[in-house]
Amino acid sequence: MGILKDRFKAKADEMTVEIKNLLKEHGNKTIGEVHLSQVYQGMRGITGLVSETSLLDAQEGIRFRGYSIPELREKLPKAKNGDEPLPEGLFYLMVVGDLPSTEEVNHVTEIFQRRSHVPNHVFAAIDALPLETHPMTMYVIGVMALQTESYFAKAYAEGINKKDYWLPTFDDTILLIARLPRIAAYIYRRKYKNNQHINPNGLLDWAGNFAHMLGYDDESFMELMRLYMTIHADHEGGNVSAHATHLVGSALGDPYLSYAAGMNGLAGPLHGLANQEVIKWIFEMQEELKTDLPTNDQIAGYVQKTLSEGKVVPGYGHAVLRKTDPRFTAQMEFAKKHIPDDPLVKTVWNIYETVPPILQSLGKIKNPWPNVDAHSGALLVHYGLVEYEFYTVLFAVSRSLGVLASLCWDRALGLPIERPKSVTTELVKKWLEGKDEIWGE
Ligand code: HAX
Repeated sequence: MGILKDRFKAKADEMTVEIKNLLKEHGNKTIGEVHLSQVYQGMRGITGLVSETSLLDAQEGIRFRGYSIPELREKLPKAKNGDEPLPEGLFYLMVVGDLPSTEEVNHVTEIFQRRSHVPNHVFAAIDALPLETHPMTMYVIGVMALQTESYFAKAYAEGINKKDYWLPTFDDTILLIARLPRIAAYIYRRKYKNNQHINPNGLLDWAGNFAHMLGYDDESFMELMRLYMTIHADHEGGNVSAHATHLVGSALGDPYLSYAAGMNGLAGPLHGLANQEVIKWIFEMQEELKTDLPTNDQIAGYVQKTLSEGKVVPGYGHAVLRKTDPRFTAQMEFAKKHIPDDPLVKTVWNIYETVPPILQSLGKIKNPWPNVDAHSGALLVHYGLVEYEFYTVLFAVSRSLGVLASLCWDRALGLPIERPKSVTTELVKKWLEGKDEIWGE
């Protein structure tokens, strides 16, 4: 692990000094003002976190260390004969801050390959759950069962010096990422493939091996997994999964506790679970309309019905983005290249033509455009991965790259416990009457 750890430490030491000076000189500058409505409405738009690995622009979409998704698809090293970026390269970029060479990416792949063994008690914990258990529940329980392996928890119990926290956090991060595809594939094969498990192939890259263990050895599916694992990895720090990981980690919860907390957040239908909801919604529409390829008029009618029942249209809208998500576009490009005639993919594109004007006409939705989850399921269904309750687990495996890279940075920069101030409505009313003050701690 030498190169990766050494380079991370060198960068983190540089940044620590830089931030210290920056705060000394500018710590009292005001970043923005907070409106009472924001306090009640999900803290939307309040800048209150630092996350080094990526930054989200409302118009442009996500940039990882300054690189957009199209740039990463061009610049990150690929598998032999492949066109899509290897997610190990994105992990290197998020951890170290620089684009990796092919050699550096191969080094990360080898690190993961050598550490992918999952102890039996993790499988036993998953096996103890009824088969009907949702795959995300099984996944988080698997992660928690693996917490017995935490270097950070052991080091803390033994009284580690706070300046060294980053080291066992880093070691836990690498081990967790190396093992997560095995846990996820175990859940998939247990629940959907009659418990017929597939051993890892130690010669494959991280995402290729994941595809193999799921039971998909088709090169084009492996390419999809490489793209999927890259584009779902990170979306700056304020989204529920990243924020929950950071929050729990800020109390010095080890990476297993922190990541599991984040993935419990990802399992909410307004966040990562939206990927299963999209396909469920499309399947239900097809069934109700009795066609595999509904017309745009039929889709419009079904959207109106969904809205009239007080439900959201899954896969559309975003708390920060105000344009089509570039992660949607990347998947659309993949589909145009590999599977342009797939009827479900065509339906996803027809929905893309139909939904935004309808949502826009409601006047209250800030972003009528599709997010990442609007497209991912249709690609998976094409290759035979039709069990949509499993989709959020795929997202969770990918998200480990970003949230755990960020946790390493949190520890290296010595970020403190997170504790924003809350108020009661009683206090707000007194403050509005001028009888009391609202102050920060
Ligand atoms: N369908 C119907 N109504 C929607 C909507 C949608 N797709 N998106 C937003 N709205 C509604 C909101 O529910 C809200 O209604 P009320 O005022 O009646 O409560 C109103 O429009 C304003 O919401 P907003 O400010 O535009 O959006 P928020 O920042 O509050 O919420 C969400 C952002 C992503 C949660 C929202 O757009 C949504 O529920 N979308 C559908 C679910 C989804 O696709 N989630 C995945 C998001 C991406 C992600 O995290 N992936 O993992």
